[in-house]
Amino acid sequence: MPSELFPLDAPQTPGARETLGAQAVVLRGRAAHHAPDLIAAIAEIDARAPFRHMATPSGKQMSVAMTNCGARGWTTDRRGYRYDPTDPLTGRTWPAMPDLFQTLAREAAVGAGFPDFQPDACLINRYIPGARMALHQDKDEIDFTQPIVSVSLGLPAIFLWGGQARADRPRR
Ligand SMILES: O=C(O)CCC(=O)C(=O)O
Repeated sequence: MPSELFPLDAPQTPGARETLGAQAVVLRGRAAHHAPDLIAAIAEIDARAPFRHMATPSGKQMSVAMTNCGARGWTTDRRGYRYDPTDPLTGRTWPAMPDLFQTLAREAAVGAGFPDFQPDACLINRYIPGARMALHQDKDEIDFTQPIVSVSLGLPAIFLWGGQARADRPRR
């Protein structure tokens, strides 16, 4: 565990609303009671657009397995990071975004102060123990006024929250 990181000191109680930054909040436990339905929907998406380990533009295979649903999916390969309406693995459009995903995302966005969110893309990341994703900024999106809603299920995991500058110490 890198020693320069320090713990988020907010309480980690279900239902808690923790502010991370100017436009960022954690809604703890918000999706928990939907977990079985979310997992079942993900299994259906996996059947049509299988989880795969994508390659970064530098050719490194990601340890996280990914798939997508919605009108566009985030993808990466030697050609770069991008959103694509077509799954490069199957040549088909990505599976439709389930209503539950859309409802959860919209409700979470409202809870975080974004009343008009219409999600059109959903990246699904599957981590097994040992898989990781480095601290990064999401900047392949067209409209930065729109929120990113992230739902996390399963084993406890460590999330890093960086600052506006690369030199800022991340919180964990
Ligand atoms: O899987 C997560 O919760 C983090 C995902 C993420 O940062 C990303 O896909 O860009």
